[in-house]
Order: sequence, then C-alpha cells, then structure tokens
Amino acid sequence: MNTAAKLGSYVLGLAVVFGGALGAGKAVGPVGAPPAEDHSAMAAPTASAGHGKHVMQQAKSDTPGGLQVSQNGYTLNPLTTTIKPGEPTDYRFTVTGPDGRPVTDYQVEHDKKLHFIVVSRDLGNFQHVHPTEAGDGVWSVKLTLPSAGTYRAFADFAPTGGSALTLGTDVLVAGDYEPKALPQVSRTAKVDGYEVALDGDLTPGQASKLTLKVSKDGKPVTDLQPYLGAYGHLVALRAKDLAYLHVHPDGAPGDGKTKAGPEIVFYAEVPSTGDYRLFLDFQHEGKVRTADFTLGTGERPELPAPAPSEHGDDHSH
Ligand SMILES: [Cu+2]
Repeated sequence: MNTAAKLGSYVLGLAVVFGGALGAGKAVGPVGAPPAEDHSAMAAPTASAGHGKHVMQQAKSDTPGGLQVSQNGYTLNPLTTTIKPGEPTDYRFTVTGPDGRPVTDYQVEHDKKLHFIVVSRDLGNFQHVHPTEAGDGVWSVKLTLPSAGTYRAFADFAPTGGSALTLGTDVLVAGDYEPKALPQVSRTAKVDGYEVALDGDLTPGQASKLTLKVSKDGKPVTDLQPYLGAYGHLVALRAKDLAYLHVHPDGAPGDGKTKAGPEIVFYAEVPSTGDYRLFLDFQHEGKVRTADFTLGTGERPELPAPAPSEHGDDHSH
C-alpha cells in the first residue's frame, strides 16, 4: 500500500472521531493536516468537499473509541487473565478480524502497528506501551500494574485495508483497593523536573485548540525530540466512562514550520460535557515522560438558531 493510501486510511479513522477537528483546522488555515481532497475523499460519500458540517454531524452520532471490545468485526481477545499487583506480567492478547482469525497485517501509525494504553479506572495511573507481535497474531507486552483494582486497556490500531479502531477491555488486578477520587482539575503538571502548562478549553462538539508548554527549571524547552513521529502524543479519556480520544498535534517534526517546543499544539474534540483526563507523552534528552491533567469542559454551545431575516446575507441555501 502506498503512503498516500496509508495516510488516507488513517485519516478516515481520525475523521470518524475528529471530523469536526479536521474541518475547523482547515477553516483556520494550514495546520499540517492532509490536503482537503484527501479529507473529502475519505469522508462519507454524502459529505461533499468543503462542507465540514456533514462530517461533523457524522462525528456527533458516532460512538467514541475504546468503549467496546468488538467493533466493525474486529475483537480484542485478552489471553492473560491474572495479574498480581506490582509484579511484571507478560500480558498477551490477539485481535481477531471479521474472519475470526487473529489479525497479523496492520498499518503503521506513528511508527507502530499497535499502540496499547493501560489506565487505572480512577485515572491515576497511565501507561502507553508498544506490544510486539511474533507473527502469529499474538501480541505481548511486559506490564506492571502497581496496585489492586480495575484497569482499562486500549488497543489503538488500523488493520491493513480497514479503518483505525480503538478497542477496550477491562483488566482486573486482585486484592484490596480503595477507589480514589479523580485528580483535581489542574492546568499545570509536574514530572521529573519538568513543568507543563496547558492553555485552551475543551468545548464539546467542537475542535478545541490545546497548547501545552513544556519548561524545565523555569526555562522553556526548545529542543523536544520527536517521539513516534511527533513532538507530543496526547490521550484524552472521558472520566465517567473512559471513552478514548487519541488527539494529534498540529504539525510534525521536519515539516518546516513546527518548532521543537516549548509549545505543542493539539486539536481535540470531546463528545460531551464533563471531566476529562489528559495524558501528554513527550520526549526530551532521550527520555519519554508523561504529564497528566484533569480538565472540565465548557458548556456545549447552543445549536445555531435559524438565521433571522436581517442577517439573511450570512447563510447559504
Ligand atoms: Cu503508541
């Protein structure tokens, strides 16, 4: 499959969840997103080029990723059922396709065939790992889940010839546990001597620009390193049900306009009001770190009322 086709398939996956994000990105100017013709080509046949509205409506009716263990004929099958707290475990699973067989052909997205995210149900612990597949469709990854409780695992992938999917399953770690409250809303995160400040608001149903600024010892970091093809990877999870929204940065390393920090810009579209947890992976000085935030949304904007006749010149028929 050629690069354009790969990109196209990947864009389809994004468009399903972030149709509005791509549309709005287009409206505000070049954002390193694929050209409009790719976008329209991959959108539903009814979505004519340039009419982001159609794509947006499609996105709104769509179920967010990560809530289902099976979707579009693809099913995530955990093979490891027992995990003890704090013990490194070889976690194994398959993804079966519409023919019932383990999938072995995947498209590479951000340098990997499959991204695997594991979070504790209280959203305090987050791990983004990359399992390996031995050729028989069985994936495995070394996981250490720190304490007893319920976790959620997400497999984020695109089968060759199919669209991008995120399947989710529960992972149980036996033992006593005390449920913890969601970490408090915060726009700054500290990790390993770095401080990451988050600017921007999540507005349900709209592409929301989020700017994350990375500093170390009070100084802006301007030499972030590309990690999996981007200066940052942001995962957004809806607090109440762990709906999974993989957000992507505006621009890519080497595109001639995206700087290596201190700011990383993302466009995210969240489907509803409520609290979200955001996890940013970034790489500096050879090490990947994760900054985490809790962010509430603004209100869902009112649907535009039918244009009154005195403003009849600003809408089209
Ligand atoms: Cu990944």
